[in-house]
Amino acid sequence: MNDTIAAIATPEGSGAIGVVRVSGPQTTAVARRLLSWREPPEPRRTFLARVHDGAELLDEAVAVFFKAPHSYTGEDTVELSCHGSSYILRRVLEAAIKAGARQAAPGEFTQRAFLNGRLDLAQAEGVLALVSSRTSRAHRLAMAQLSGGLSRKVARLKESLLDLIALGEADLDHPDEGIPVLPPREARNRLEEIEAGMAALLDGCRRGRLLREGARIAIGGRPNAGKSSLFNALLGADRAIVCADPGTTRDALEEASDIDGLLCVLTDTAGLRPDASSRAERAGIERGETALKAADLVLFVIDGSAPPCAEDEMARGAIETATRARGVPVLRVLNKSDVGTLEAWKAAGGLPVSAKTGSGLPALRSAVLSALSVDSGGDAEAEVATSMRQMEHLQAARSEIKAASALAALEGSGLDERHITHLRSAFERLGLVVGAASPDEILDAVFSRFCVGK
Ligand SMILES: Nc1nc2c(ncn2[C@@H]2O[C@H](COP(=O)(O)OP(=O)(O)O)[C@@H](O)[C@H]2O)c(=O)[nH]1
Ligand SMILES: [Mg+2]
Repeated sequence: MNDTIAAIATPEGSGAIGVVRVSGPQTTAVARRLLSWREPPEPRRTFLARVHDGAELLDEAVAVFFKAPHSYTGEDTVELSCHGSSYILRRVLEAAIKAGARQAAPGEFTQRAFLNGRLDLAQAEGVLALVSSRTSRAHRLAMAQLSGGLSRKVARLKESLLDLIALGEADLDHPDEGIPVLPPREARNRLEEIEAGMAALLDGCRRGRLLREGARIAIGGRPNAGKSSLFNALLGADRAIVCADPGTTRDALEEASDIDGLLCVLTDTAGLRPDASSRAERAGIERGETALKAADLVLFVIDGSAPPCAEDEMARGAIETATRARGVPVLRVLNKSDVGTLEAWKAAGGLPVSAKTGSGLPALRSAVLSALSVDSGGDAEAEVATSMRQMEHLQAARSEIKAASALAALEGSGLDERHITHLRSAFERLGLVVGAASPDEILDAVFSRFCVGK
């Protein structure tokens, strides 16, 4: 970080204003050549600056000087608001580079902010979420993360863990002092509490991801149950071919739709049949299975007007196999209610709908939202683990805690080395979420997802 970086911080194309940023220890030297400064101006005051490339006047810009450490990056920084032509901006950037700066890599300004302790890693990822947020819900979540919401929750869990580790170790170090500092029952209670805190955090993250990225909803069921019809009805468009012949849908069709404010990606799958006649149909069935495995929610479509058959059972089995381990919710949809719904199906449970007339669809939509627990009110506690990276560490931390807790419950014991090893790993994982001791590759992976100039 002893070099000075520069980039155009506003998007490609022309606008009223375009911003060029320069940050690093040689910022004032660069600005001296670029803006003909004699002395650095008063920090954080705007002033009119003539931008030169050698003798050539490039633009008249509004400049602000931020003196280290009081800037976004924590370094000396100059921001130039130029006239927003991409030609001018490119020339100003080139001139800054001639004056001693180098072109910044994607996310490098935010990376410097992180390395200088201005943000933790979770907050840095909040910045990324913020610049890419497209809906009001996504925006609210990103703001929460930027202001350290996730970091604070993780910090609280880390504190409880550390407490528990310290008490457990005290007992291990001094086993002969009679009454343990941490009686076994107390240890187990604390473990349970931490586990519950972890579970709540992860569930919040799951909801946060759904709100940001949308939910993947797969529609499964036997041929002719009305999957494609339901797909079309939910989209409000005739997207998939509907036909009385079984095996019409050969491919897994995917389409985005808005279900009461939640972005959903619906997948219509080919009906599962053992005697799929062609290779194309079998390939389609495979794609359907992949979609089921990736889904956040599955709509299991049943022809409620026809008696249960072996193909329904086969579809149920396939859906269960794809969802059970991940705990993905499955909603049973009893389609063709306009023709009638048989008692046998009603008794087994499910939502009667008619893809043909649209009856029951509003109830289905709200059932979808509540099955994903993102119905209104879910926002408040939603968390933004924006990245897979954060989710992985949180999940790993949770399994370590679960392992310790299961061990303690099984043996009715207090904490020994084995528990503490699990707790220590959990503690390290939580540290990685907010970026303490993150190895360089992780940092590079995080920051390279930013755009240049951020
Ligand atoms: N009466 C009635 N027929 C339906 C309904 N939904 C679908 N169908 C009919 O059932 C047949 C199969 O529909 P389709 O959507 O292609 O089923 P898929 O094979 O599961 O995708 C078609 O003839 C549809 O017109 C419904 O709600 N009511
Ligand atoms: Mg179909």
